[in-house]
Amino acid sequence: MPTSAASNTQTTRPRPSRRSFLTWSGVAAGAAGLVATTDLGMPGTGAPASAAQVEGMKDADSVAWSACTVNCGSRCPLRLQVKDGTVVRVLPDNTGDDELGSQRVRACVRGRSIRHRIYNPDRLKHPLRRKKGTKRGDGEWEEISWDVALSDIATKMKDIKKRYGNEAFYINYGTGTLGSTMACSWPPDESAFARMMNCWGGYLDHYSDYSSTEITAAYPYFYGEWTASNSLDDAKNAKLQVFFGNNPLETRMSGGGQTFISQQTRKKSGVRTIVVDPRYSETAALLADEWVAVRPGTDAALIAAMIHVMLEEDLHDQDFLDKYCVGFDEQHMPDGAPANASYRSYVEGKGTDGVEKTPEWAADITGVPADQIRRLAREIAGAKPCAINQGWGPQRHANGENEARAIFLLACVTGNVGVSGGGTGGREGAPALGIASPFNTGTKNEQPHIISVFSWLDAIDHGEKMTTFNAGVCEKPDVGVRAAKVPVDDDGKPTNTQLTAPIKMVWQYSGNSIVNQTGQNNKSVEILQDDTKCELIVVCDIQMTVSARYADYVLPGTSAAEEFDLHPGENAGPMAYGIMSSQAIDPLYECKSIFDICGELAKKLGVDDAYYDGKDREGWLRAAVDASREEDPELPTYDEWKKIGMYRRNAGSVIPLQDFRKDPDANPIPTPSGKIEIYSERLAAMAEKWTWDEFRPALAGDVLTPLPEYTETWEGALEARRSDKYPLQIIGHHYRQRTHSTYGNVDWMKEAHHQYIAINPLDAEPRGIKDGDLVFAYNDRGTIRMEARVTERIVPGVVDLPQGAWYKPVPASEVAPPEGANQDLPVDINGSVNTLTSLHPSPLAKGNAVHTTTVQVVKA
Ligand SMILES: Nc1nc2c(c(=O)[nH]1)N[C@H]1C(S)=C(S)[C@@H](COP(=O)(O)OP(=O)(O)OC[C@H]3O[C@@H](n4cnc5c(=O)[nH]c(N)nc54)[C@H](O)[C@@H]3O)O[C@H]1N2
Ligand SMILES: Nc1nc2c(c(=O)[nH]1)N[C@H]1C(S)=C(S)[C@@H](COP(=O)(O)OP(=O)(O)OC[C@H]3O[C@@H](n4cnc5c(=O)[nH]c(N)nc54)[C@H](O)[C@@H]3O)O[C@H]1N2
Ligand code: SF4
Ligand SMILES: [Mo]
Repeated sequence: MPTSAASNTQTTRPRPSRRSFLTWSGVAAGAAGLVATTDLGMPGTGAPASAAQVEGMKDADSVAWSACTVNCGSRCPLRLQVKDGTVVRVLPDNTGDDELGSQRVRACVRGRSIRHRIYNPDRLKHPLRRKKGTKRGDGEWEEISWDVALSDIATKMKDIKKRYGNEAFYINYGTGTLGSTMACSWPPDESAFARMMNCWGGYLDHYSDYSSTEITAAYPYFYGEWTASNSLDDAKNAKLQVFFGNNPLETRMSGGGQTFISQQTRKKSGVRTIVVDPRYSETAALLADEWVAVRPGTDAALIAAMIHVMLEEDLHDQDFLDKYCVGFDEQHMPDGAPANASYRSYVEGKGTDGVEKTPEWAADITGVPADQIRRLAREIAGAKPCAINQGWGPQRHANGENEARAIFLLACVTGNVGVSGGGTGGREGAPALGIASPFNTGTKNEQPHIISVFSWLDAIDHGEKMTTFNAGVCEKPDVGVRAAKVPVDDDGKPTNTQLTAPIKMVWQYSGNSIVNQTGQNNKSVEILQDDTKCELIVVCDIQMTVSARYADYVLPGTSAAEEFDLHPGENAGPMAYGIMSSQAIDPLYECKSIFDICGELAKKLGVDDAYYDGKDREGWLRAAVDASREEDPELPTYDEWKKIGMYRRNAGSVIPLQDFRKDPDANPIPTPSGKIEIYSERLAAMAEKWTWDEFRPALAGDVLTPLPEYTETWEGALEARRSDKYPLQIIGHHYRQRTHSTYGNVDWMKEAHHQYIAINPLDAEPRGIKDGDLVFAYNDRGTIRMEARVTERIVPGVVDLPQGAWYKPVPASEVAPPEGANQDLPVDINGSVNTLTSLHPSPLAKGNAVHTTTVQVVKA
């Protein structure tokens, strides 16, 4: 039964009057006075809000449970007050309390500004078709009816299918609407469009995601499968917690999320906290006792040196390594491994590179002083237990797979796996409700191949040449699509498989990954502007996004306020929760729900019966709740959930691998050896087969190594310091202003947290750059112009341009880029970091390594 309840007083949904329609158009400009109150008692807002303010607008017609559905890793309930058919106030969760395990999930400043996203000047109003004779991106559109749009699209789809088969259809990554019937394309097989495609012969699927692609690929070769670290509340049992590139105070911002949990846990238990990050992040500043200022992409070197110290001083947990792991020392190697291939040999300089991994060696690579490395090694080894975790910053790098494995390794060498107060070195876990997806049942994708989430532009360019060995093409596993399943022969050795066709149609719903969120914007545009390659691009969104600009057809979707759905909450451990939203307002303009859009398209393709399977949208939602309740009978029924809106329960802490720790023989992990594989024989076998080709020649660090060793990579820390041309590393962290690009066009958010490029005074001064100056950052792939923030919060040699800003190219002739910059490329004056990043994939995951990039910065 529900552990919390709130009344849903939604009554009617009156149609918008002429007056309220006018109010909407004025929202962006004139609404600041309307919702400027907050009940959060936020610092700087003066006295706590009055009771009247807490209750919102007094004479509203109704209030509906809704949600901020974006993929920030939280998902917050919102109560939308409606008057005359218009959302007038956005109120936060008013259920629960301030205790861990029953905490309120209070929306962050983005969710609280959602009205400005619903009623945004960029809001799509009608279906659009790219004008004949114009190029993708020219911005010339004709308004067409829904019937014409969907008939056109269906006709083109049938033609593509006839010529290339179903493997030519691709659903692009997009994470803007985490819900059930309005689910985005992540996971890819759970969206309405995926269901429709399944009914019509299937599509080319993708594995992994842009969030965690390298760590997802690394896991099977270390722990056998995705293995979270202990939940952050469990750090109350730790003597020390160490965050590697994990910034929950910015990436888990909801009032119920990891920001709250980590702060409460720290406050109550006083657990000492170390943050390893190239930036003095919000988490380093507000949670940590110590900041370890590491250069991007070098954590594996830092860890090798710490383990060197532990071995020298006998501080490591030899018993744990002997009992639970293979590959740490020469006495515990798999049969087929060569001599001196253990991790200990690597650290002691007895491996193939012959280099001893001393703190001095690592200091030169990481920028962390050798003395600090020694002190950290002693402290981390001596604190029992120690909670070691990582965010996804360290792995979103060239050979980020090895970075991720190295952090797992540190947890093993210190014996902290599977115990309370410890951790696996993965990202923190959190309990979640098992909310079933309605659309992943009853149909099957018949297409056998699956590509990396990041390979789709290559598959447009030369898909028919892509294989397992040169591009990570895999077989679609029967269940689960997150990690690639490399095909193997009868002896378990990797074999090759090949795509049959290039991608000819790309569907993008609720994502801005056509151009903006993928990488190398200018190159993406070049590939997509050749419409003999990808013949059909359809974007369904609520805003005229950057991606929509490069589409052939743009379909106006509904926002969460215009839909009803079930939204899984995330990352509020020990609490798990879910939100049943109600439709607050009628769809604006001609906007349609994704369920209806795909249903109407299914009809044009002759598969509507299979698509609907006798159910309307509410029917599917009821089915989702029924299926979830079969697994978890304590969940509320559909009707109960609809009444309460927000459902939560204390589900306890997450401590993975406890059974394995207690009895590894009875509870082996799913690696071939059943143990933790510090040395992976499978990676050794794959390394022999992995080829790169003329499309993607191998660069430095493009290697699969059986050990989680440090690899010097393309555009890495060492290359940057040797380069006169591009001497600065650049990263694009996940920023408060936006969730990726979402909210990036909201006036309040731009004002609260404006875009900048951060640079250390040591780098700024010789360039004559002062705080607030306009600067150019450029490399061979592009140029951006942005305001500099000169700050010691970023390590020397590194700059930070928060990711997700909307790519805004203007001709170089208009802004006079510096001499060294490529004069043939436009200049992005909005500072999308993907104007500078590369499409070159990581070696195992074939994933986005977008935090690995080098640039030059000069004053504008
Ligand atoms: N350089 C660099 N690039 C990165 C990253 C990085 O760290 N650095 N991070 C990567 C990561 S982790 C991710 S997850 C991806 C994210 O990539 P995307 O998922 O493509 O990112 P968003 O910009 O959030 O796009 C979500 C879209 O959903 C739309 N949307 C929001 N709400 C609604 C709604 O209610 N209805 C409908 N129909 N649409 C809605 C928004 O308008 C927006 O266009 O970006 C990746 N790109
Ligand atoms: N406000 C906000 N919250 C978000 C999002 C957002 O866009 N905005 N996006 C959401 C999504 S989809 C995701 S996947 C998550 C992303 O979560 P993460 O991937 O964890 O976020 P990042 O900001 O990319 O990286 C986390 C930290 O790692 C640091 N870092 C970068 N490279 C390295 C490195 O080589 N070593 C070390 N030690 N640290 C490094 C960065 O400076 C940053 O502080 O955030 C989610 N939450
Ligand atoms: S952006 Fe995330 S934390 Fe903020 S309101 Fe939306 S779901 Fe909640
Ligand atoms: Mo993500």
